[in-house]
Amino acid sequence: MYILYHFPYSQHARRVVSLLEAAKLPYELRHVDMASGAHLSAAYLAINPNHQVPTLLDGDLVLHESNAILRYLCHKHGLTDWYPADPKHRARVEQWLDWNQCRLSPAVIDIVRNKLFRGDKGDLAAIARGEANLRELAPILDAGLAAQDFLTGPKPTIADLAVASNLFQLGLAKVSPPGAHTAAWYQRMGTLDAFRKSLPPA
Ligand SMILES: N[C@@H](CCC(=O)N[C@@H](CS)C(=O)NCC(=O)O)C(=O)O
Repeated sequence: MYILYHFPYSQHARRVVSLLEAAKLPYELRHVDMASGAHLSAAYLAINPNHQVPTLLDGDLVLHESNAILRYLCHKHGLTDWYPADPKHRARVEQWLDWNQCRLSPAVIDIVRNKLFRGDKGDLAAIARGEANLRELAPILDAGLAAQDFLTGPKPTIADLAVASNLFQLGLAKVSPPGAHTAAWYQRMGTLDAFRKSLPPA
């Protein structure tokens, strides 16, 4: 049984739930109440000194970083549909995972944190920076989806789970990146039970 430290409004935790659900792996969620600062408690810092969710426990393995967790689960369970074995295909998955983490995530965080989570105290300059970055990134995502149903081919992989987790997060702030291919892909993602099960209650 995996234990996943989790918060329902965390896009990073959500992508791990999607994969656990997709692969039908047994897991238990441990709620880290970030709204009340539980991620900063000494007890949680002993588990993850980065004060972040997700953290996965697998016996004596304590693993943080959502993408590392996704890869670990795929390696351990041979989930080659979700994390292809072919080097070129896998490289594309890695490319989108890194793009998501290094390019899209900072924009999403700027926008959602400041438009939504910080309420009146939101940093307007950070929102503007996030929106400017999103304007640059949205066409890149849309072009990547122009010729295929999912980011790296005809089937979804962990790259799709990771990017879709960020798009859902943007949606919380009522923002969606423009692009017809992106919209169609996001709809397709919405048909996946595993993705839907990772979302917080409406
Ligand atoms: N690189 C980390 C980022 C995790 C992350 O930023 N988690 C957020 C919630 S979505 C968090 O716990 N933030 C609290 C903090 O940084 O103090 C990952 O991919 O797991």
